[in-house]
Amino acid sequence: MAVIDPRNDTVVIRVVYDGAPMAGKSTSVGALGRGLGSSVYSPAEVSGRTLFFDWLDYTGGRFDDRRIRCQILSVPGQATLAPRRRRLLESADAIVFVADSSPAGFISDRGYLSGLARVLDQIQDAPIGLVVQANKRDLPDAVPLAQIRSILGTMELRVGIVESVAKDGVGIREAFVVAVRLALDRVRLLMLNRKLMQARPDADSPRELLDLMKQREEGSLEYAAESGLIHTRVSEVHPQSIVSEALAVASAESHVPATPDERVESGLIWPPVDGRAVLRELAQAAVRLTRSGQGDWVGVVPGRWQLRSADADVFDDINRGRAVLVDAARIHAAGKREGSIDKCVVLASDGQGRWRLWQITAPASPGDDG
Ligand SMILES: Nc1nc2c(ncn2[C@@H]2O[C@H](COP(=O)(O)OP(=O)(O)OP(=O)(O)O)[C@@H](O)[C@H]2O)c(=O)[nH]1
Ligand SMILES: [Mg+2]
Repeated sequence: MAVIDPRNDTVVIRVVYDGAPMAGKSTSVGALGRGLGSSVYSPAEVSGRTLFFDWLDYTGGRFDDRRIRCQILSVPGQATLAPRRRRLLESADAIVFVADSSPAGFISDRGYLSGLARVLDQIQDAPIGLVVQANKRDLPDAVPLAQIRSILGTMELRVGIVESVAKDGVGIREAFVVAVRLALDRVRLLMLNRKLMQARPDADSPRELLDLMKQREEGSLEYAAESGLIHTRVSEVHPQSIVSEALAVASAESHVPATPDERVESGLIWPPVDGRAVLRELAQAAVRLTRSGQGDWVGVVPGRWQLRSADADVFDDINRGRAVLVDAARIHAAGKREGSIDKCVVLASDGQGRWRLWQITAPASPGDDG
């Protein structure tokens, strides 16, 4: 659970890698660690299988005025260690579910996903973010992505999917960026609800986490050997890494953009007159923006309008933004029906020095044939 650590005024978040046995969780965390020039700390492994967790710790990026410290963990996948897995999941701010795309692994994915969904259901305060990292996409018999998407659909898990080949380090950074972004969304929500505690994190080091887990287990699970307990402060090893970059990207993006309003400059809204009236309506409804699993910003005025801006629809240069706006307006104008306004596009300042393209649409009315 995220906290503000008063000792150094950092926001501490935790990203947990979950998934079925042998899905590639440790390989994924290892790939993040490799960029840091440091091995991940894993208390006791037997034949390469995780018994407690993998741990990587990194401080970098900013959330508002505070530094972000990210604890990156992976759970043990083996079924006999399920209580350990559950406790780690409950402590997460965001989860990367590493799905095994091999046909045999895919069968386990389903069970592990439904177990995860049950854990997520019980979380109060603020929902834990979830992204699926579909791993082992290099296998010639990898199950189609549509099949993974379909089990997510049947479980009503509306989450983004990132494809990966963890053994080659492919897709790892992308999935991690999404997870950090979701974790920071959670921090923002906890803050809003005055639930973000000022406290030292539960576990400040892997040694502390191990002790905590053992204490809670009270010997109910056999303790693994404690050989090689050295905690490397990876944050001090290599400032440039995929972890540091990912944290920088996600933290820059964690700021909620300004909602476009009727003060938008002329030439930056289509249709010009009706569009401005729609913006007035959005402003009066005080639309709250949230971020989808894909990174899009979305807001709704129930029954009236949906406002959406794709993750990538942000421009440093107003002229580039305007060119995209003109294209979008042209497409909408071609499909526009007489006397109705059901779509509107606008390029508005995001409040952070850049320009964001917004699409505003009315829900289809019954009888519409699309
Ligand atoms: N083909 C292929 N193999 C992979 C990939 N990623 C990981 N593996 C292999 O899958 C096996 C299991 O990887 P781990 O990372 O140890 O799996 P885990 O999820 O941590 O497993 P547990 O800790 O036992 O739950 C290893 O042999 C990896 O080399 C991948 O992208 N493609
Ligand atoms: Mg492992």
